Amino acid sequence: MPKRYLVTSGLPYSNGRPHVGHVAGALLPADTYTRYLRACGHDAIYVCGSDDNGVAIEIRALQDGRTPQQISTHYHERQKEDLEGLGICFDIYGGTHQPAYRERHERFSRAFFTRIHEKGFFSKRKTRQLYDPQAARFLPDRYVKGICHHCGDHETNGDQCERTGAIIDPLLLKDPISVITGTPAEVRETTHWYLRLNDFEQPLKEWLESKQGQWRPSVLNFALGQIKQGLPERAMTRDIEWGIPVPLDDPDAQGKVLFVWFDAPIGYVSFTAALCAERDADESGYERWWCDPETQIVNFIGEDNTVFHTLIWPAMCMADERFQLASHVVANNFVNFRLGDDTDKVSKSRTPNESPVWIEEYLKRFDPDALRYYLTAIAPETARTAFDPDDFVARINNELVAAFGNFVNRALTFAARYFEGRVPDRAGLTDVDREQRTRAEQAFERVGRNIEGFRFRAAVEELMAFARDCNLYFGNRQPWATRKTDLADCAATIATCIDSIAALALLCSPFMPATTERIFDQLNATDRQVGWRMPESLPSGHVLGTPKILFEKLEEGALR
Ligand code: B3M
Repeated sequence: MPKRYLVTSGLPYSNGRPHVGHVAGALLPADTYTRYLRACGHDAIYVCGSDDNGVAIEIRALQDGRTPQQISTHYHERQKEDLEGLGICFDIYGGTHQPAYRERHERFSRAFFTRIHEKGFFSKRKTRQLYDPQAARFLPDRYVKGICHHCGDHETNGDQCERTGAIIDPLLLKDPISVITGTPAEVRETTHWYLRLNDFEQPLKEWLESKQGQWRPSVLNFALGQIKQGLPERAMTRDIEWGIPVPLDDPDAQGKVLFVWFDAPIGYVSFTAALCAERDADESGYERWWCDPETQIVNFIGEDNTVFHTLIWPAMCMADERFQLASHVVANNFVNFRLGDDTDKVSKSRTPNESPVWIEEYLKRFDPDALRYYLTAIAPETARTAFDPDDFVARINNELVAAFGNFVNRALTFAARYFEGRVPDRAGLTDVDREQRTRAEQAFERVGRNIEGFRFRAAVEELMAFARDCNLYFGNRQPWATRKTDLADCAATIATCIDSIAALALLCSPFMPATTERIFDQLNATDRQVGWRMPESLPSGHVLGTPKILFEKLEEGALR
């Protein structure tokens, strides 16, 4: 039965170029999943966009001597271009502070805040906060750094422990330093609006417990563990200039904006409304996606966003009572960058500008599908993994080139050379050929089952296992020999290979959509619909396209 799905991936901050880590953790698996859902005939949309408000953008603007608007628009455009270059199939890529989306996003965010406020879920409190006297400003979130008060032994930002993702109370940070001036921070008084997360501990617990056996244990253990410790109230307003002004007629709200993590997840909703407005000239269509329990909402996120997607945003939705909670929150770990014996985070300061770990750089020289394949093959589903340029070359050459591409090329070249570039006759089909067809049907089932279980690594392993079996089939059937001894047998073999190639085109479509198109070209396929089952055979006599190398072999060290 076709279902309706709304797929999201964490909204990238528009303060830098995307790198392989951003893509591997959330953007790519969300794309793979959406493509698969569509292939299965479901009604699926993929909603994403840039997270433009808040401290991260302001800090980048300060560092670069530009305005936050300039920074966020610059990176929003570049991100969109890079991600589309990788074949990420957003239905919409909005931006919380981009001219085309800002008015709607602010309207939705203000309404959300006001509703929760009216229902009494905020506590207005005077509070003490870190302050930089030299810069004459408060230091919320990443404006301050210090030693983590949970672990006690490493430096972290003022919002979240960089190691465990736990929420930081900046006042408990040891040796807090202003990121703006590098001077020690002091404590001053200010007023903020706190969401009473503790009011939602029980319903959050019940909701999360209902996901046992479906979600990754690491996600549930983390979220349930936080509830066990007790959820502290969280300030949903900030003393900064860049963001959405607090929508309260209260002198204490003057000059304050909404916390970026309050408005960012509302971006999922406001971008959906923007999509409905674009497509049907009716923004209220978003309710079909957000308020109708027939829609499944699936959030793909990086590990550090878990607290927001499993506790804070769901609590906001519970307080607001209009929007559905996610059916699934899929959190991935980080992908680091390995060079030689060193493994490090990808970062602006540590990673060379022209390194292919930056998507923009990669796309200048290499095939987008090869990166999609590699990042899925090393997907950080249960632990952090590393992007290793040498391993990349080895896997592309050994897997995509030597197994997948080789089979497609061998069979199509054979058809071109000995069957006038046409699909040969199937009259001589044997049980072995029928078994090969059954093997292809099984591949659809196995790859699909793994994608549905959010095991993307296992899914590409199944895809490659099928490609290897195709090579084995070709080798065992020896068409180069039967061509001389039993032409009907040879024809049936090549026709079966062509069926397998058509199957591979569909099976690889969630992971490598450009490859699907390249195979369709080489098959000269008239029906280019991407479905999720063994396709109808191309008729005997069908004129095939020109065989071409499917994946380029990479030189050793090509990505270093
Ligand atoms: N902007 C991504 C990050 O923490 C953050 C995601 C928002 S999703 C609503 O890098």
